[in-house]
Amino acid sequence: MKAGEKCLVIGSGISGIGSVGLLEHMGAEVVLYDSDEKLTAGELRGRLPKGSRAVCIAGELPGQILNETETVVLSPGVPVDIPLVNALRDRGAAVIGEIELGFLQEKGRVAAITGTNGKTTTTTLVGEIMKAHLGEDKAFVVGNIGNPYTSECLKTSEDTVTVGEISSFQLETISIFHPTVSAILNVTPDHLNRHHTMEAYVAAKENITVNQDKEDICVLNYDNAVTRSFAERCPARVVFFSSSEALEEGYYLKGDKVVKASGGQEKELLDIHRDMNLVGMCNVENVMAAIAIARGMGVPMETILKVIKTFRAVEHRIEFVASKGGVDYYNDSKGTNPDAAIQGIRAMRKPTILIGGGYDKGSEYDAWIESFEGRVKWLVLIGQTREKIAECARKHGISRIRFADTFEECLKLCTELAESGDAVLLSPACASWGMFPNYEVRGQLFKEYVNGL
Ligand code: UMA
Repeated sequence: MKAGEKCLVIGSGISGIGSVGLLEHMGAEVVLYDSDEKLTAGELRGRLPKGSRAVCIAGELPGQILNETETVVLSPGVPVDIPLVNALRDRGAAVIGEIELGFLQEKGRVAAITGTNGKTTTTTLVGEIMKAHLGEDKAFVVGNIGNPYTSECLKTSEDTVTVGEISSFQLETISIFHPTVSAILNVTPDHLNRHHTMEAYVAAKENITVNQDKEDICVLNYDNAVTRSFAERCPARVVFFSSSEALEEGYYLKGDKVVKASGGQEKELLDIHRDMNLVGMCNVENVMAAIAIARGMGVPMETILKVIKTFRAVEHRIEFVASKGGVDYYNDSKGTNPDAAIQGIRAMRKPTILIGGGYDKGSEYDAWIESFEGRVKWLVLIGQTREKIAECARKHGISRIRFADTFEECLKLCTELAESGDAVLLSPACASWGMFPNYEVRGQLFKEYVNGL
C-alpha cells in the first residue's frame, strides 16, 4: 500500500475502527463509512481514537468518494456482494477484508481456526498454550473472538505467534492470508442468508488453506463429512482428529482416553474425565484439535497437556452460571446455530427449560429439536424465529411451548416454570441480532438476571 492511498473502510464496529487506525499508521488517507442511517458522522468520529484524521460519513456515500477510492476494507459483517461493494469493484477499487489488512503487517507465524462450532473454545485454548510456551507478550489471540487483528498486528515480530479465530465472513475476503497451521473443526449449515448456498459457505471455510502448501498443516475433523472429504483436495499436510473412529495417523478418542496414533504406534495423552474441566463431546473434539494445532506450531506435548488440565470453559459456551432455588442455570448464548445448540442441550443431565429463538439466518431446526430426546420440559421462544421453531417443534411432538415478547419476560417465565431439580439453559440456536447487538450482551444479561435472583 502506497503512502497517501485513498482507502475506504466500511463498517464502524470494532473491525472498522481497528482498520482505520492501522491504515493511518500505514500512511493512507482514510474515509470511515457506515451505511446505518441512524448513525451520524459525529458518532463515528467519537468511536475513533483522538488524533485520527479520517473523514467520517454515515448514511449515503457521496459519488466522489466512490470514484476516488483505491482500496476498500470491509468489516466482516458487510456482505461482499451488496451494490455498494460491487460498484466500488467495478470502478477498479481493490476490495480486501480486515483480516487481510492485518496480515499485511504480520511478522510472525499464524495459527488460524475456523469451523461452524468450537472456534472460540479451540482458539482460546490454543492461545493459552502458545502463551505458556512463548510467554504472555509473544502470543496474540485475534479475530472473530472479539479482538480485531488490525489492533494487534503491529505488535508481532519474528518470534511471535498470532492465533486467529476466523469466521466464514472473514474468509471471503482474504487473498494472501497464510497460516502455518490452519484448522477446520467442522462444517454444518449456518449463515446461509449471507452465503446463499451451502457450497459457498463450505468454499469460504476451505479458503483458510488457499495459500498453504505441504510445508504447512491443516487440522481436520475426521467425523465431519465436509472436512473429511476436503482432505483429498487440501493443499496442506492434513492431520485428522476423531471422537468416533480409531485412526492410524492422528488424534482420536479411545474409550475415555485421547491417544495419538503415528507410524503404527499409539500414545495415550489424557483421560477426558480426569484431565479435562470442559464438559461435552464437542469439547473433547476441541481439545484434540487444539493439541494437533499446538503440536503443528512446535509446542512440546508436555506444555500442551499441562495447559489443558487447568483450562476452564469459555464464557457463553455451556457456561454454568449459578444454582438458584435448586435450579441450575447455564449460559450457552454462543449456541447461535442449531448445530452448536445441539451440543448445549446434549450436555444437560436434568429436565431443562430451554430458551430458543432469535435472528433468522434461514436455518432448519429439525436436527436440533430431535436432539432434545425428552430432556426439554418447556421450550421458551423469543425473537424473529419463534413461530418457525414452534411449528417445527410441534411437528416433532413437542407441545410444552411458551412465547415471550421481551428477554426480561422470557427470563421471568423460565424462573416460574422451573422447579427444584431442573435446569434452565439459554442455548437459542439463533444469532442474537435484532434483540441484542451480539451474543455476548445476550449472555451477559442472562447472567446478570440469574445472579440477581
Ligand atoms: N455495516 C455497514 N454496512 C453493511 C453492514 C454493516 O456499514 O452492509 C456496519 C454496521 O452498521 C455496523 C458495522 O458495520 O456499524 C458493524 O460491523 P461488523 O458487523 O463487521 O461488526 P464488528 O463490530 O466489526 O465485529 C466483527 C465481527 N462481526 C460479524 O462478523 C458480524 C465480530 O464477530 C468479530 O468479533 C469482530 O469483527 C472482530 O473480528 C461477531 C460475530 O457475530 C462475534 N461473528 C459471526 C459469528 O460468530 O457467527 C460471524
